[in-house]
Amino acid sequence: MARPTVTPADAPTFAGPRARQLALLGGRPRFAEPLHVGRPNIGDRSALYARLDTALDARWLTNGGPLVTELEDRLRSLTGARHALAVTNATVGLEIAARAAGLTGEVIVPAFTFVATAHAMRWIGLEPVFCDVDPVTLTIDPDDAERRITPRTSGIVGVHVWGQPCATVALESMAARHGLTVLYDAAHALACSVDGRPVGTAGAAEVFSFHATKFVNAFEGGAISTDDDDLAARVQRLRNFGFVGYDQTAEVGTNGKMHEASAAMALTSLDAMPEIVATNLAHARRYRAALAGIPGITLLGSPDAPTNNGQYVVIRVEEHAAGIDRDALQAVLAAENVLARRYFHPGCHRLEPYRTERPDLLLPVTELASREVLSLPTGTALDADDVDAVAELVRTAVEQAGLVRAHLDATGRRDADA
Ligand code: T4K
Repeated sequence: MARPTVTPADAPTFAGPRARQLALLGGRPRFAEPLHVGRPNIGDRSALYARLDTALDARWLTNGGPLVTELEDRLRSLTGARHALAVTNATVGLEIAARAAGLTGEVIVPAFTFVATAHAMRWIGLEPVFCDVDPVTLTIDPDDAERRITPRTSGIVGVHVWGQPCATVALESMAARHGLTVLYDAAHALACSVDGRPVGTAGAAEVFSFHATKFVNAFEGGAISTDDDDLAARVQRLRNFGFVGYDQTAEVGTNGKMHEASAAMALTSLDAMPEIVATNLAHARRYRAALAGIPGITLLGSPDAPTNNGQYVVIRVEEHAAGIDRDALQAVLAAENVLARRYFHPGCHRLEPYRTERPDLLLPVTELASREVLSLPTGTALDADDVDAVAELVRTAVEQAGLVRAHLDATGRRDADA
């Protein structure tokens, strides 16, 4: 469904067939309503309501309910893992997985990730040690990770950034040489695959997110997948207070259980997954075509790859060629009501408390990427016209780079996300 749009200003100030006056420069915003990154995909509401009714009728709302069990079955088939255990969200999932894997001391984590990856480690008393990422894939650089190993290192957490799987073979063979455990933050990577193998069985465990903004959502939710029976049994315990029976605990646990309402949403979302992925990939291809030839703008990843869920459309803005930097482009888009996001600016090592603890830490690839990348809106909340309109705004911003720069310099307005 096309959203209400505001027509371009009647008399464009700038020459050329496409010229329109950008809202930042005094024109009217292209979109009347904000266009978000991470607008939830809703799926079939009647199926959701029917599932909620079954949970209410059964009066079984959480703790191993039938909808969670069904979700876990479906996740096992999707990932090929022997075990999939649903949890409240991926952050808690990472905490539980790290505990279940017995990590201690220092854990190496790429700095180019959502801060939850690092915070989850710190929250359970581990020390995240940040490493850099590969300049092309923006996933963990195994060589840089290896350089940061100390006698206190017990593990490594790779992150499949935007659904791009890490170099799992290189990472795990390096880790094996040092006797380290590898976990994966697969928050973005449900239904992604590498060499025909779905994400979900690498390392000791992988952790998925079903946050509202993920293409498959459970309102809030997550899951831990693993092939390791002992680790799965421990996860099972840890997510339920450490219980091993009705009134016995084996160890300290937490409450990480997913409830039935979340499972109802996740199952409904999974039903819609093929359609969501098809929409995402179609949008990504459309963005690629519409952004082609704009100097300094590159679409990351390949929309032709059926190995990615396509939930993130990310561009790189190279100022020397585009004439404007990423933050200026974000400000242009924000004025048009397109709320593009700077995931993952400024890099975890530049966020508190890590920045104060290691002010000297330089991670050049992370720092450059976090200055240059921008996530654009996509998903079922957008239609093809919206995609074309957003891409057209990017093109216009670059064409009018000089005016944009002058305006931002004059107004001191550089940071739309601050
Ligand atoms: N590891 C990685 C690599 C991750 O990316 C994440 C989360 C995690 C671990 C942890 O997973 P969880 O513990 O969340 O399961 C968002 C999400 O909250 C977060 O889940 C996600 N990654 C991260 C990349 O993005 P924020 O702070 O930008 O989210 P928020 O709530 O501001 O939402 C983003 C935009 O989405 C909003 O501007 C508007 C729109 N939105 C949001 C919600 C919640 C909607 O339209 N409807 C909604 O219901 O972090």
